[in-house]
Amino acid sequence: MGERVWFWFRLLDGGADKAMMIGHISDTHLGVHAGVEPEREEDHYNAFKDAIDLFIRERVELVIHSGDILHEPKPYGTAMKVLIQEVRKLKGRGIPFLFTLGEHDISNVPSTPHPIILQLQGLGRYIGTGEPYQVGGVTVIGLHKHKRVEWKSLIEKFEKIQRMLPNIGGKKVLVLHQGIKEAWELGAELSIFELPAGFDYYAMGHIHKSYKRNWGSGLLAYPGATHWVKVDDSGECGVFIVDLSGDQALAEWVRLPNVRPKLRLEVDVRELDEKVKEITGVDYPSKPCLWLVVKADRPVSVQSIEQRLSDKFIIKRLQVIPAPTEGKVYASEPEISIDGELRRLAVKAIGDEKVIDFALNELLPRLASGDLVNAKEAVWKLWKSWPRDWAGSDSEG
Ligand SMILES: [Mn+2]
Repeated sequence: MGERVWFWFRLLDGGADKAMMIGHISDTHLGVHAGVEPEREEDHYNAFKDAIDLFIRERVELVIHSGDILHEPKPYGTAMKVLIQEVRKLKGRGIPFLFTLGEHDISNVPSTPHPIILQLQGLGRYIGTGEPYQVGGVTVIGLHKHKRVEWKSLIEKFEKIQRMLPNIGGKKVLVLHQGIKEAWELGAELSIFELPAGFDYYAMGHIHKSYKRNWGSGLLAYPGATHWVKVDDSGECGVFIVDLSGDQALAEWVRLPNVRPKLRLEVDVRELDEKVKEITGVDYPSKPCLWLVVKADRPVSVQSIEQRLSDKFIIKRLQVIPAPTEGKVYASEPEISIDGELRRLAVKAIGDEKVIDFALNELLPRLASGDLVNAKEAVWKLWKSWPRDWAGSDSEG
């Protein structure tokens, strides 16, 4: 709150001509759940609309989208309709919309990514090429998502950007859709130390939780997704309002109001009744998604649990697992990572790391969540991309 007061003070203090307020949004994943869960598909459209309305209300002068605009590179029509409608609202108020692309926007099939339609329609500006783009007193440079295998090419582009920087005056913003390990170890391709230095604001995307830190004389920030996608994503979703008018960039994270609640619980069977009573007694703004694991030392009827919960929750997982039995465990084996071991064995058996990474990272999660539509789509995409992407060529997405 203090930061905002400071901003308005600066504005009143005669800095109005230099003020630059940016709306920073990322990972909207429009079209996720399409054809599978219409209600949840709508969640993502509503979150995007709420964010655009917020930006308009807050009178930002520029909106930057850091990628994963769409959930699928080959989207259904509604996702595109909502995207175009909302960006048109910005256009109507003279607010430029700059965007880069995430891995979800980029098809393995060499074709024009769907969000580029925004540029063709004069509604938005694609800034993922590494070329500087001037708007107001701000220079924005962006790159589209580079996969881990494209790391070398990404670093070369960083070096090129670094060489350009001394010739650029005014405020500078870098837009990337990459994970840095300082923010999130698991999905990271980079360290913060590898990023080009000297930007006032690093508008990051890819990580589905908000993260903000000072970096050099600038500020690096992930707003997180506008609506959570996976169970592990942060349930608190929002966008940044960034103020570039002072020496140091300020960013205020604003929570979006209409995010579906999610609950992930592990309950002992003896506490199940109490827990069910507790969670069904809460007044949720919308039907929460529920992942529930019941640890039991006796037979339990999954159907009876389901009956008690299905009115109030969208049950994503309901699993009964055996509770640990009495006794002592003498642990001497070194701990192994199940995921790592699974991958190691699979690579040993199949011999092709890319196929295994596809199976484990893309296919398995979709099959596990019963998302057959997208699982089929993924296989189809892999098959189509086979000669180009998987035969050793290092082509750009
Ligand atoms: Mn994403």
